[in-house]
Amino acid sequence: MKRIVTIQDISCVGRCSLTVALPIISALGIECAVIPTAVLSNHTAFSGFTFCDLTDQITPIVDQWQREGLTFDAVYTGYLGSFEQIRIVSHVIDVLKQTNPELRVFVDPAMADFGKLYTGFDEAFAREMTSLCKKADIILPNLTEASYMLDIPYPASGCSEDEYKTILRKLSALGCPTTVLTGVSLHENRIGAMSYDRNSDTFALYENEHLAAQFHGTGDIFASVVTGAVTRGMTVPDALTLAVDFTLACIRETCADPDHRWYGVNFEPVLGMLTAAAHDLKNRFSGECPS
Ligand code: PXL
Repeated sequence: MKRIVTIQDISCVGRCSLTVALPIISALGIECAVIPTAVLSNHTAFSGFTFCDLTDQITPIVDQWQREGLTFDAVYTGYLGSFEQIRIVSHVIDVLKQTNPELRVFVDPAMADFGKLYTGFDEAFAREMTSLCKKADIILPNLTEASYMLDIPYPASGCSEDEYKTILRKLSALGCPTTVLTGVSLHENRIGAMSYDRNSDTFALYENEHLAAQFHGTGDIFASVVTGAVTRGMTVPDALTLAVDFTLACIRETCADPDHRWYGVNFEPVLGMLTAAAHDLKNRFSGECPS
């Protein structure tokens, strides 16, 4: 069984970061280890929040794992709260690579959405995040994060295909071989993601229905699905398709719930999509007949 370690905060209420990464990666049939970087009462889009910083726990946890001889197939980083955390996590990646040179590194530079940085972040933090992206095999920014990292204006009314491709190439020039951009919309009422593979110089686009509703946490859901699916052996274009379809299913489910909460999406009722995909992958790679 594959094992991923995900490094991000735990927002106790909010359906984001660890509270979505854990169930999604587990549903994809992968052991999910965690390094919580901070404990928040709720995510930062609420009117207030408590914040218990766990920066000083990161290195001792990894050192102990080294003593136990634990190795990981992939590391997946999400929301990080400070420059220091970016630097420590960057070092953790080096350490984990020593024990598994095949380690795949997924970086979601979770720090902004809908044209704005999240509470507590500034342009300097966005620049620092590019240093972590250099270490990644796959980065997964949304259009807002891409704009901040590249220091270009946020294209609020979208882009042409060539403009998206230029953004992807520039992101790739940060030093990462595979780049996935979310929030890509090339056709009316459609939205999805586009990827760029630097080695083959190829792009892949997948869009599905664009529902008008906007919810928090969908970037974390998307990144968790891509990370899990690629770790299970899916190609990046196939993983994009699964992640876009799953994220849309979560949004549909949320919109259909008259009592839905504002702060995140109802991903729980559609987790079966991921267990089915994981089952399918198992059959594909083991040569067994589907039961
Ligand atoms: O969903 C990204 C995210 C993760 N963690 C925390 C957040 C946010 C977005 O606001 O505040 C603490």
